[in-house]
Amino acid sequence: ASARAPAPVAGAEAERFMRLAVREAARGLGRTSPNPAVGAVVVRDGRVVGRGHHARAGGPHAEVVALRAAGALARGADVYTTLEPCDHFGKTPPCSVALLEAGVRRVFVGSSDPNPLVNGRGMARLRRHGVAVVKGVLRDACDRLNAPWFTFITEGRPFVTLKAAVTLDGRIATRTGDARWVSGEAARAWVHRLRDRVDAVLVGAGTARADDPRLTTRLPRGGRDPIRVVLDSDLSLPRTLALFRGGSPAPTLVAHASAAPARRYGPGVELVRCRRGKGGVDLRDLLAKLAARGVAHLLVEGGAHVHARFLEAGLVDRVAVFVAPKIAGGDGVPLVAGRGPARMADALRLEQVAFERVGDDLLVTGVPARR
Ligand code: AOF
Ligand code: ZN
Repeated sequence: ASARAPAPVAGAEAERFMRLAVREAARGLGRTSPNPAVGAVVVRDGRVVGRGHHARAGGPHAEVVALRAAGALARGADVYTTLEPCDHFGKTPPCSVALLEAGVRRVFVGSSDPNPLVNGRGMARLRRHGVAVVKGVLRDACDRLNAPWFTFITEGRPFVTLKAAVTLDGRIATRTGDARWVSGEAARAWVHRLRDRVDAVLVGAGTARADDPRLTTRLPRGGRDPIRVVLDSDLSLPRTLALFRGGSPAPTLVAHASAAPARRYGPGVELVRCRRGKGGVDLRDLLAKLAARGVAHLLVEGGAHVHARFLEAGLVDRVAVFVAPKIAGGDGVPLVAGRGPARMADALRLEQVAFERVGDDLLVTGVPARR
């Protein structure tokens, strides 16, 4: 243990370097589950001498990558990390120990790590050994980076984003079920960028039948396909659907609640047997099973019945709805099936609402108010 370094203050300079660490972390987004995306930079005499990010679960943590890049220059340097350094032997040894061994002087932390294995211990160990620690630097930005992961690690279930596109009159499809397309090209590209970052995408049997979607990520520069999940409680969907025909490195999971002898599908398709709940597969049971497979962020993409079930179960963490300037009219399919409440006062409200124009559509995002 060395002499205690002077207590630093998180000023504009600290924020500038943390911003670089956030940029590093973002490179891992969608690639690190069940781990968070983390970035770190090593700074000496006002200069960045090492940077790194956590690239995949099982690989080295961000701090270790940045320390290796800095080499001997890490001694006496400052480290900026978007997440509190871990303090446990997981798939890799603790970052807190690596930082001490490298002889860094100060550590600036963005988010604290709520993982019960860490939870303040990383920062405490550093302080105990005379390293000055400043936490909460650009905390909001760092927290935002891993919002889904925080839910996953504290609640043991995936963070659920419900995404849909509706017409001005709130329809996700016409009366025949036709939905190609509600929103414009820019909105669809946004969805593919989201698919690239989530761990899994889920649709109901009705949507699988009506749209025959692939649920892959199609971006100009490729992208990574999420795990595809389809709710098919009685295993009654035709095996000719695109979801069952492979064509992706990611598997398709058929969530069912059927006691019948397992049906056979082609390669890349797996059956996930769940408890039966009201209206089909028990969603909590399914989410627990997905979490066990490392799914930290699940994107729910329809249809109306699936939306209703997730919303009624209080299992939606974030809503993202594109509103297209079109009117479907008549008996189009609503965003949410069922009768809904009698009084407008009982309508589900969104909080933390944001509006964004995407092409010719309006993206409305928000967090369902807890009741
Ligand atoms: C860090 N830096 O870059 C990441 C951290 O199984 P392991 O050993 O990879 O540990 C995973 C846990 O470590 C994860 O749940 C989270 O608490 C923390 N992630 N910590 O110091 C990193 N990715
Ligand atoms: Zn670590």
